[in-house]
Parts: sequence; C-alpha cells; structure tokens
Amino acid sequence: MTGIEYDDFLDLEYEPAETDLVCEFRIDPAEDVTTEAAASRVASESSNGTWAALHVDEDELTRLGAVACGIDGNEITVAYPDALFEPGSMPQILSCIAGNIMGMKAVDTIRLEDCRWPETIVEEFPGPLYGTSVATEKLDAGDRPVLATVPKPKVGLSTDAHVRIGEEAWTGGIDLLKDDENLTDQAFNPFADRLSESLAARDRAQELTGERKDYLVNVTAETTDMLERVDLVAEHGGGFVMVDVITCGWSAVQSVRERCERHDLAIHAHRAMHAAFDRLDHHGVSMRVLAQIARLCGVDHIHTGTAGLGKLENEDTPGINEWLTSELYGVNPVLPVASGGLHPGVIDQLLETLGTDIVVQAGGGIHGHPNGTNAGAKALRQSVEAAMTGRPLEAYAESHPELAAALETWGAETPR
Ligand code: RUB
Ligand code: CA
Repeated sequence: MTGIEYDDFLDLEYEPAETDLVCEFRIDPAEDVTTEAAASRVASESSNGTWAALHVDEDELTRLGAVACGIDGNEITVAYPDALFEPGSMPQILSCIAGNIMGMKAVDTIRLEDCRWPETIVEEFPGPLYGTSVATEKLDAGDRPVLATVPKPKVGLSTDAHVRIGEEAWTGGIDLLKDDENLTDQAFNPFADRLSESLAARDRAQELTGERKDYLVNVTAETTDMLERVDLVAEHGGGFVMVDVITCGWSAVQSVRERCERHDLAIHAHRAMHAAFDRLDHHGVSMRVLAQIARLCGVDHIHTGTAGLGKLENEDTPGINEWLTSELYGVNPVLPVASGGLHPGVIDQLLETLGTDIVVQAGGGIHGHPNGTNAGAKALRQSVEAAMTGRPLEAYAESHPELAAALETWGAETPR
C-alpha cells in the first residue's frame, strides 16, 4: 500500500522531464495556507489527488501525479506527466490544468499564466492547416498585413445590405470580409443566403481588382449544425470559415478543424468571451494560454488584440503573437488578428508595435469613414501602404484624399 497525500505532490528539487506538460500558475493562497501547501494542493487536485489521504495498492495504480516543482513568490510551476492526458483531447487536458483547481478553497485566486507543451502532446494535435501562409496561399497580400473588415452595425443589416457593404470594402482594397461574432443564422440575414450572395460578390470583386479575396463566414452553432455549415461553405467555393472558439468550446473547434481539412478551408478564430477567463490578472486562464490551445487545435487566425491601440482591454499582444509564430515542433504558425477599434490613423503605430505578419481588422474604422465604406477601405489600404514604405501618414495623405478624410475624422486617437 502506498500513501497519496498532498505532500506527495510537492518536490522543489524535481526537474521537469522533456515529456512533461509544465504549467505556470499565479496563486493567492487562502488565509492560513502556506504557498507550499497551496502549490501541492494545486498539483494534487489537477492530477490524481484529493482532499483525503488515499491508500492504494501499487499494482492497481499508474502513477500520474503532477509535481509542484517551483515556487517564486506567488508564481508556482507544476509539471504533469504526459501519460495523464488522453492523446488529442483538449477538453480532457483542460479538465486537469484548468479544472477543479479554479474553485478550490486553498487558494483565494489562481490563474493559469503559461504552458510549456511537450512534443509528445503537441504531435497529437493538428495545428493550423495554413496559418500565416494564408497571406500568399489563399490571398494576394504578399508582405503586407492581410486586411479584413466587419460590416457594422454587427447585426440587423439585411443580406442585401451586408453583401453590398462587403463588395464596397473588397473593391476598395480589403482582402477579407468578416461576419461579426453574433451574426450567424438569424431571420434578418439567413446564413445560406448570405453565404451564396457574398461569395458571388467576392467573385465580382476579384474580377474587378485582379486580387484574390475571401469571406470569413461565421459558422458558429451547435456542433452538428456547424459542421453542415462548413460543408456548405466548401460547396459554394469559400476558402475560410469563422468560429467563435470560446463560446463553441474546444471540442467543437477540434471537430471543425477535422472537417475543414477535407475541404482545404482555413479557420478564423474570433475570441468573444475570452475576457471572462483572462481579464482579471489574478484569476482564470491567460489569453496567452487560450492562444496556445487555439494553435494546437488548429485555427489559422486568432484575435490577440491591438497592443493598447484599440477599444478593448488586452494583455501582452506582442508576446502572444511571438508565441503563435514561434517554432513548435514543426506546427504551422498562426496569423494573429489585431481588431477592436482600429482605424487608419493608428496603423503606423500598430505595425511598428506588432510587425506586418498580422491581420488588420477594422469595422467602425472603415464603415464610419465620412465618405462611406469604399472610401474607408481605400483609406485603410493607403495607411498600410504608407506604413510599409516608411512614409508618415500625414505626408501620404496629401496625395490620398481617402486617407486625408480618415485622419481628419479620427486623427491618431485610440477610441474607447
Ligand atoms: C471590431 C469588433 C470585434 C473585435 C473583437 O469592430 O467588434 O468583434 O474584433 O475584439 P470595430 P478582439 O473595428 O468597429 O471595433 O479582436 O480584441 O477580440
Ligand atoms: Ca465584433
């Protein structure tokens, strides 16, 4: 008989193995609980321990205990043996590393900050089919950022109005038309109509501009409906789908990724609801980890924020983008999406901060242009041209009236 007690899960001398999943947590231990005691409880509850000391026959047990192996102030490191995890199941991984521990009384708060994923786990996941290569394999963006727009108001436009706005944006210089997170299949703008009519408009815009264009149609739904929508996108000749990955859940994302591979479709991940997990800096799951999960599950693009230049709160956009595009056992890099309150006047600062391997997505910053959507699309494209060639926006605007009008309207201000 062997004992499994909380103490069995703490070993500050332990060096994580190559095959361990290593997680960094930030914890605030409860009153009267030492950091060591809290750390061992985190390792225990997230692997195979419980509150009571257990007495188990060695022969009947695979040793799967995690090890709390580092403590640095409120930061603790926990190493998990890879055998704890079912191969290729993101829900099962999260039931361990972000499961019961999020509510345990031994800590007042706990936040999963970062993970080091071992090759043995990474290789069980597909990763992105295209990732950053969409810029040249599916579109004609070359070295510049991919430009995307979401019609506003985000819901309520008729199919005709939505398609017209899309066509104006494409012909003005945008690569990707994108649905918004809460536009799916509602009576005012049914999915099937919007899909077929938008793709017909896309074809006209490609003809006119000589550039490849595409449509990020929001397939978000209950999983089986979502897979049917993915099939329909392929049938109509679309090249991308968009999924609200957090509200759908990762198992649905895994199903969509599998289905998209059959059709060569790329996945745009909208992250609506991420802030329920990551907004508090002392509790939940960081956006960095959510982005890691998204890459493993195989999305091609994911929103990672605007590094403070937009309308929404964001943590460490540059650091997350660096992770998404870093080497990971040969897994394709993800193309990060900057979105939420962007407009032409902040593009120089945005590209300076995040580089040019991104999607720049603007809604209000295009459709709110005083001369309308087509002019707004031109202004955004001009702002990117200026930034890419190192010319100040104001100077470039002297010979580009659409950009001049955008700068006149919004200046270089960050909206709220
Ligand atoms: C953009 C918008 C998006 C954001 C979400 O509209 O509403 O849903 O992309 O933000 P606008 P994030 O350009 O008018 O602000 O990219 O941070 O997830
Ligand atoms: Ca939105």
